[in-house]
Amino acid sequence: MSERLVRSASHWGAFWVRVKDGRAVGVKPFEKDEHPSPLVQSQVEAVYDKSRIDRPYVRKGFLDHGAASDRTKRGAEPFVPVDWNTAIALVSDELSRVKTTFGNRAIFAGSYGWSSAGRLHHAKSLLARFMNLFGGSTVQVDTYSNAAGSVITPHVLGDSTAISGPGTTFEAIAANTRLVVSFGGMPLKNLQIDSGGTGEHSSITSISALAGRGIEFVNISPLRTDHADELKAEWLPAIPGTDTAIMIGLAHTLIAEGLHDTAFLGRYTVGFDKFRRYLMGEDDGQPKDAAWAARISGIDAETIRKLARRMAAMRTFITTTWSLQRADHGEQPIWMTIVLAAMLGQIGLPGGGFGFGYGSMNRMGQGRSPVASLNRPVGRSPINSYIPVARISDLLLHPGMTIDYNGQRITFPDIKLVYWCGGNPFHHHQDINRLVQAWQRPETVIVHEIFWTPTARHSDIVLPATTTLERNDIASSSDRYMFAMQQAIEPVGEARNDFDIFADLAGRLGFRDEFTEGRTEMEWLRHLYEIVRQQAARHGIERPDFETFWETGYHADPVPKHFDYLSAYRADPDRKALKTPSGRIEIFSEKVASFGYDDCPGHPMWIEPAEWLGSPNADRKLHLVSNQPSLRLHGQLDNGPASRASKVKGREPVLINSQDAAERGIADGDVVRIFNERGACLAGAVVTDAMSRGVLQLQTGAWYDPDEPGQIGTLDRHGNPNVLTLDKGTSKLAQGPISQTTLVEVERWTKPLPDIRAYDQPSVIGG
Ligand SMILES: Nc1nc2c(c(=O)[nH]1)N[C@H]1C(S)=C(S)[C@@H](COP(=O)(O)OP(=O)(O)OC[C@H]3O[C@@H](n4cnc5c(=O)[nH]c(N)nc54)[C@H](O)[C@@H]3O)O[C@H]1N2
Ligand SMILES: Nc1nc2c(c(=O)[nH]1)N[C@H]1C(S)=C(S)[C@@H](COP(=O)(O)OP(=O)(O)OC[C@H]3O[C@@H](n4cnc5c(=O)[nH]c(N)nc54)[C@H](O)[C@@H]3O)O[C@H]1N2
Ligand SMILES: [Mo]
Repeated sequence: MSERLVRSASHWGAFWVRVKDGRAVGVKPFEKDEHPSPLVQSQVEAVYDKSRIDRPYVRKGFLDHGAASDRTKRGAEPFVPVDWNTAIALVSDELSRVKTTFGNRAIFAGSYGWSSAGRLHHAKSLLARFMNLFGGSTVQVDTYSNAAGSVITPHVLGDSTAISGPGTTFEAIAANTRLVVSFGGMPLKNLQIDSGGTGEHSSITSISALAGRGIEFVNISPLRTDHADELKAEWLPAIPGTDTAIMIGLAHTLIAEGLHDTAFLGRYTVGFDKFRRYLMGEDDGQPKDAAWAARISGIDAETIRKLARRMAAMRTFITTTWSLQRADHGEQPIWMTIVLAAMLGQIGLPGGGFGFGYGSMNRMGQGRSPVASLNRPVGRSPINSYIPVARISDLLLHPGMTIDYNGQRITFPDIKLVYWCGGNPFHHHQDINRLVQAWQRPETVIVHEIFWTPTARHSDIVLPATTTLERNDIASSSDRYMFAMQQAIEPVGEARNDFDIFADLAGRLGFRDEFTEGRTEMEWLRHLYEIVRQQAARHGIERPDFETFWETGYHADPVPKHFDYLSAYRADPDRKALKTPSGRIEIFSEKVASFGYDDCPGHPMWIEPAEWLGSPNADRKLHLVSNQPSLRLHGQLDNGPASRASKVKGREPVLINSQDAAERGIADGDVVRIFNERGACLAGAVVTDAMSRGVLQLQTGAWYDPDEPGQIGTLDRHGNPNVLTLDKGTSKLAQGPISQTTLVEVERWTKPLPDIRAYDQPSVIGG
């Protein structure tokens, strides 16, 4: 049979699948994409990887003893294969039992995770829809990506669009900005990605287009490579976690030298006087000047002062990556970025002001279509039971405990059943050893997965899901494209679409018709497409009919090239007042102050993180940066060829500064053990000068590979940084994850190297 090409798309870009004799044999990138990601190749190869789950499985102890099983055996005991009818009966009976005995709040189906790009088969949304019809469940709010940012910005700016976009476009920056100061850099690696699918990787093109225009760039980051070489940025390797202090030192210099814009502050902001008292040290006797900031951040005082003068002298755009707020007191760098920009008075001017997430995802800095992306409706939960996204271990470990969150008090329910579909907590959550312990508390854990991820291995019932190549779907994100995702191959093994699995479960539980609304896969796609097509028409945007769209394979909306965030507010602050209590940018928030949180007071402030290089007990410790991986998406495609080829002796590479390495007798290519009081993992040393002194960089996403599965504190053979990270909330305000706040030690590994088993099938018996 001859080869055919089928359209598809992913979080890392659109592509064609080459299909021969019913098998996906290769890829061809989307014809309009100037910077296709190597991940599309990985995706197609991973479809047939031996880590695929071929049929439903049940943990042996659970099959024998059900809810009375020994839960400490999760992750350690063999699995028994079962047929689909048995699996569906088992899952629906468990759901009914827990609902009847303990109520819906005892079911945790937050299921945080990225799933795949297609919106119809979006796994997490399907679970939400199913659970809402089943009577609801306890869920998660906010995201691991930017919890602190999206909780603090509504208090300061009235909404969270500064975090999610649309932001000032790269075109506006190219045309107007003279100085770009980037906290956390603008790493190109992250621009491969946009959730829901991306088209042209236009931000990579846009960033290249900023070169050679006489724009000055400053890269404040522990990693030199966080900024594109061609932009020739000045690199300020600050001590990780100290950016707020640097911003405050810059702010102090502006006041000390009379460079702040009092007219802007007076007309567009409230509360500057209170912040000024803090800045000048009027209450604590400590002026927060450049010398003070230098002692904290390691960037010398004169460099800070000069930078403040340059920022005041020319059109300046401040960017802060999301990573800065994935740290203890992560609300502060976000709030302080806004305050610093307000003091410069350029917010809303062409190419001036601030933005978040430039270099975090492809979407930021791109013109945005006014039409919302296509999404499957999930309905509403009949119960109101939720946790801040990253409080999962706390929830499972401490039923009945009450925590603060954004002015509210939340009491944890007693969770009996955990249901995960489209996410990987053993990838994303901090302090995996604590999670292993927490995970042993619920009676039942049900997971739908494509691959034997560590989360699938730590469950009781595993249902095998299809990949996007095995079903029809539509990719739709906040970039201007929509893509048809046409089924390329038949399901691998006995894998089924999550949609069909939930439809069968709903059938056994008596609400199939409500769940499916009587529509097939293609009928749903047509239906959802028609809804967004009509929305587009209301915005004066013409989109083709479904047949034409499906045939052509994609559609792109026209989007504005020049957009300046808050320009409308600047033009008319009364008629376009912000949705804050004052209608203005809140440098001091009465509301936040009224919560009385010691760890998030009424104005931005430097508050020492729980762990950092400046703390008295840092000793010989190093700061661990666990940032986003360049050759995969989180844990996704760690089993693909691009990620696997990057490993050092099979371990995840860890970047270490050459002097730090020499002091510890570590050479390039050595396997090392990274450890702290929470855990330990192996990794492969990459010795470099592009890394600050005192900092290690271990990207996220190596599949957790416990030496003794199920054992708390066991060595991770592979290099998952989350065995080391700290599981604490950013503050009582957002309770966001703080993966970047982590100190570790490192030593050369001299013992025999254990095998990597993360991509193997788990042990299976019977069936
Ligand atoms: N230390 C540290 N930890 C971090 C971060 C960090 O910077 N440092 N970053 C955090 C951030 S920002 C994020 S967003 C999270 C990401 O954390 P996750 O979103 O949980 O990570 P993914 O690996 O994308 O997990 C998605 C899972 O869904 C599965 N999947 C894909 N498609 C389907 C499908 O159609 N059906 C089913 N059933 N399953 C499917 C994939 O196989 C994969 O295992 O990690 C967080 N964790
Ligand atoms: N290739 C790829 N791209 C991705 C993802 C992926 O998994 N793979 N994930 C996507 C997701 S879900 C998200 S949320 C975004 C996240 O986007 P970000 O949070 O912006 O991404 P990171 O790579 O974690 O961090 C960016 C850089 O910040 C620097 N940094 C870390 N700590 C500090 C600090 O204390 N101070 C300063 N100044 N800099 C610091 C690190 O050197 C790091 O390279 O990325 C998205 N893009
Ligand atoms: Mo994220």
